[in-house]
Amino acid sequence: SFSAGFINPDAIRTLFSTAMSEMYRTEVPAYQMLVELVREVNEAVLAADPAERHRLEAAGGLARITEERHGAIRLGTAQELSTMRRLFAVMGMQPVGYYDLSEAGVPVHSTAFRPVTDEALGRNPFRVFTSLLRLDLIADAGLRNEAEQVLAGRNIFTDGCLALIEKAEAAGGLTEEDAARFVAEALETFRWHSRANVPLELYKRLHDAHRLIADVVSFKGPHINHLTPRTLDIDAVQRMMPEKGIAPKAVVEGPPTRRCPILLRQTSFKALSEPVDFRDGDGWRSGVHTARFGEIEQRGIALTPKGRALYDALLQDSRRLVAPAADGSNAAEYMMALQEVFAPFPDSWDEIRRQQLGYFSYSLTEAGRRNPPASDCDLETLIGAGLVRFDPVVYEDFLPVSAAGIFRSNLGDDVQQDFSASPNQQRFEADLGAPVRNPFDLYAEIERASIDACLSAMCPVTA
Ligand code: OOG
Ligand code: NI
Repeated sequence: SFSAGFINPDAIRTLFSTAMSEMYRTEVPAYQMLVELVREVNEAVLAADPAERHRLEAAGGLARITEERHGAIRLGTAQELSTMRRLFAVMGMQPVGYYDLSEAGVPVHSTAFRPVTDEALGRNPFRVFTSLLRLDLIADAGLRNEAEQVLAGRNIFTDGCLALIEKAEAAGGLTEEDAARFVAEALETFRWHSRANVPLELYKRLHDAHRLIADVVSFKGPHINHLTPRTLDIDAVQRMMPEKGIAPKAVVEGPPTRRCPILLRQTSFKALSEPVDFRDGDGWRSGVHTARFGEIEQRGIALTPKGRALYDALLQDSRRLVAPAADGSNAAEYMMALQEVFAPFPDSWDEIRRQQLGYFSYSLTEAGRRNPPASDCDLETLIGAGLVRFDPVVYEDFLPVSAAGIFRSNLGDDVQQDFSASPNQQRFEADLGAPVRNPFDLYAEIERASIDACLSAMCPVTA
């Protein structure tokens, strides 16, 4: 909770997410087309399925869906990462999860900044996938040194933004007026810069080492590189993208199509080639840079460690059967293999719950609200009697294999670079200046709190 006179951090996050969306819409017009397509598809899904509409309404998840989006940025230094953590904290976002992408040939490790409580997620689940460049994975010491120097010389935050972060930390919040200024100042960090921070010659060498290094080091700030709306039917959006003149990546990342969606499915369109001016002596020279793209996602139930282990094993099995080719030539075979291999994963909410593969949120039914106190306070008995219902808890995080697929399809599928896997969560947390939260703990807590609330409403005087 926060003192009177301060605006709720959830409200700052909504202001920021809206401002970000407006900025990205003008920067990348194809984003606007995707948002419209997703809205169309979501409306059609809900019109065709009143039961799903009703379920989402009852679970309080309908209002958030059209407002829902995630973005991604890539940072260059520990200092930038720890300040970014403080910036996001002002709007109620905390680092959740550790993702090592080195195994997938991408020299970064990452976390997701997002709200963590059920209440805050229900208000606005805006998330930002945040990666830190790992120059330690770059073999060429000379180039590493040059990159470090360029990064050390930039300041990605405005003075106004830093002052307001400090003010919020010292006072425990921001007034409405300060919050509006904070949002405007913070937005500057995420803006696209069409003027590079390095000469073309250095850009080329960075680019040859890895396109991602060029993307992080060559600019004044960590431009937001995509903003992803949430759809209720990703297969429909994937099918309809070409009709709108947008070419999607060949395969949808994540689990196959199912009646009961699990975790996260994602698809994207390729990054745009955009004109950039590079320093050249005293003047400027024009070139291009490819970084910003569009992505859509469909979210399903958050899995327990047991469910996640099953997902990981099945995903690995399907990729062993058919490895999705970079050029998309075997996309249909891959999707078919995925569908077949995933058959053992139960596809009803009852069965997923019975086998404890996913997290559920429990609430009183209409009858439950009319009926307390119950004579038998066992949760399963209450469910059986129709007094308590359960709904899937939404997966709020990301998937490393999917993220690697998204990274790769945007870095150019031709460049396949290998680093040996070297997760280093300790180093990441030292750079971040805080530990990352464990996502499983957060889902378990949401489930537990929902059970407690049902039981204390139905059985007020349990000893
Ligand atoms: C982030 C890619 C990962 C997702 O949704 O998995 C990602 C990036 O390209 O910076 O956004
Ligand atoms: Ni993404």
